[in-house]
Amino acid sequence: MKTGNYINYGFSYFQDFFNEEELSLIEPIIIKFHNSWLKENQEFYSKGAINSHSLTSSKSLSKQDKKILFEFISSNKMVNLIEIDNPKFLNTQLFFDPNNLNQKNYWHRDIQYTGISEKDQKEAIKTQNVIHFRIPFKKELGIELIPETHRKWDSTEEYQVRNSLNNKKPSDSLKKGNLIKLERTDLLVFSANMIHRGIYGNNRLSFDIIYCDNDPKILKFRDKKNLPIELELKEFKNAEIFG
Ligand SMILES: O=C(O)CCC(=O)C(=O)O
Repeated sequence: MKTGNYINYGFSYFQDFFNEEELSLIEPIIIKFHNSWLKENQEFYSKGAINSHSLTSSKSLSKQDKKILFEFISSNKMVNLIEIDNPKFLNTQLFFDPNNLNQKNYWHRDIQYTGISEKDQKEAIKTQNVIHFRIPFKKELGIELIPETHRKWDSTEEYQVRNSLNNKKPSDSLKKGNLIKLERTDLLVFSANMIHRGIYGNNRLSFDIIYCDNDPKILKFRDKKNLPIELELKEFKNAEIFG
């Protein structure tokens, strides 16, 4: 198993982290959600969507399906890897290929979409942790990221690419880009705040669990419907992540 270092670099890669038994427990639930999402979001998908979210509040999943997802999300295997104090569960996402495979990907920081000023983004990334745990069900071309940018603001080139300035495009290559290819059974932990992009292809399907700091400024984005409200919290091992 190869581990990176989230604290210093903003990502950790765990090769062959899951076994088939663990994956096959959640995979049918993920596929059930995805098929139903595709049916309900045909137009959104045809216009370029590359992800869906909020699996744990979905009407297409049963209480039992959600219990299995919550057990996975709060398992020791996951929670012991979160390198921050008192982590909280924020949400889930699925990443898939765009309908049009010529669609370009885009470098970004998730924080740029939260509506806070750039001055506040610069300040927030110095301490804030919003962490994706990416679980690919298929071999995928991977995630490309710029190490250390979970704490460091953009270089001029990175800033111009990310913001389409000076004739640059968000899909242009970046010098410090570090591509992490992923296989089924791997896990990639990475900061949502760092500069990153997904590489489309191979009909990818990745389940991302997002954890974050116990910080009201982040938790205001948490939709309570995604928490195990219909289930007894005491049934889960690390139930405090849902608190
Ligand atoms: O996989 C992708 O397309 C992008 C991933 C991403 O932006 C994210 O997980 O925040």
